[in-house]
Amino acid sequence: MKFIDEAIITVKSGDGGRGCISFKREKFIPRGGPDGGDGGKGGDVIFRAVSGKRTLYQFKRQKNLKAKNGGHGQGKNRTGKKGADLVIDIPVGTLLIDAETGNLIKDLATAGEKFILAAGGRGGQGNARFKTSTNRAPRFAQPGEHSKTYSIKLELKLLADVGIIGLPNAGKSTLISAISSARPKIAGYPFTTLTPSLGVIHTDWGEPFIAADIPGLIEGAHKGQGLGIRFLKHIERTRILIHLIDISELDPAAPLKAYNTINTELFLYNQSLAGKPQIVVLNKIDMQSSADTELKFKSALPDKTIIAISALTGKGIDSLKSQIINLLGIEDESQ
Ligand SMILES: Nc1nc2c(ncn2[C@@H]2O[C@H](COP(=O)(O)OP(=O)(O)OP(=O)(O)O)[C@@H](O)[C@H]2O)c(=O)[nH]1
Ligand SMILES: [Mg+2]
Repeated sequence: MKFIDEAIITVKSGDGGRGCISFKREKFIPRGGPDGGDGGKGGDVIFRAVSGKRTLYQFKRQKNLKAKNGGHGQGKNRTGKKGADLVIDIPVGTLLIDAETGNLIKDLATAGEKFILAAGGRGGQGNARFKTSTNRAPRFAQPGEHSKTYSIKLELKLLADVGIIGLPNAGKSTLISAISSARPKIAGYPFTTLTPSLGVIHTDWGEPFIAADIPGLIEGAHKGQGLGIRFLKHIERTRILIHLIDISELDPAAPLKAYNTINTELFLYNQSLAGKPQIVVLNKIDMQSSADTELKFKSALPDKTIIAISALTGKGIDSLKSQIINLLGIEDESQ
């Protein structure tokens, strides 16, 4: 299951400022020595891995990025200002690849990690630096070093933030189809989904998030029953789980049983999986039989936040989305 986000951008470090040619001009000192300052260093291009970003979508628009040039040196030995660095925040796990050769430059694998891709040009030395016993009045200074331009391919293997789990036939694939552009097969029999599929879910503001539709889990999954452990392993990396439950079944006790079965499997496989934040979602509320069952389920778990939806008609999906956004802590960037 590969799902790769990519973008190609051009980045440029800052030019070094040029060195200055200047001589002291003071009253009563007719021939002052050289006092031209050095140019400032150009800004570096720095990539920084941050945990708040999940996709590369911002780089679909921002394709040319540049650090600031260094200031030129000035008289009275004043050094030019250093050019501001360009710090580019990218999601943790982004690969930096040379777009021309295809070579991997760097894998930014941990949050907070920084990598200087291109150093800014050095500032040129001012003429004050070139004063010697034989040349007391040098009339030259160095130019600043030129910056460099790189074409970089950013590549990110998307990891799901949200895992959608539940018994076979609960409607997991229907749900991911309703909220993303993923189109897994949907059918009214168990084990329709054999491999997970990922969908990117765009919000009206801020970062999109990624959900994975996981094949149905059954009792004994932790020991390899059904499609088993492979997929439990996959959801270990997600941040939250949507626990989807079919409430259209005729037996009103079935949803609670389903809920307990899945949670037991999570726990038996790995306790940390059982401790992951879970949004309990009752699906198929469009069905006649569901109303009583929904009440029954809710009263059995009075302390839980339970959301009722119809993945088929879309009812309740907006409030599910905002609940997910809240839990993931996605910030509103629209203001
Ligand atoms: N009435 C109704 N039917 C639904 C709803 N959501 C899903 N279904 C139906 O339930 C059946 C199973 O849906 P899927 O999305 O394939 O279920 P799944 O959980 O992905 O199943 P597996 O991949 O086998 O684990 C299909 O016939 C869907 O059309 C809903 O909200 N209302
Ligand atoms: Mg499915």
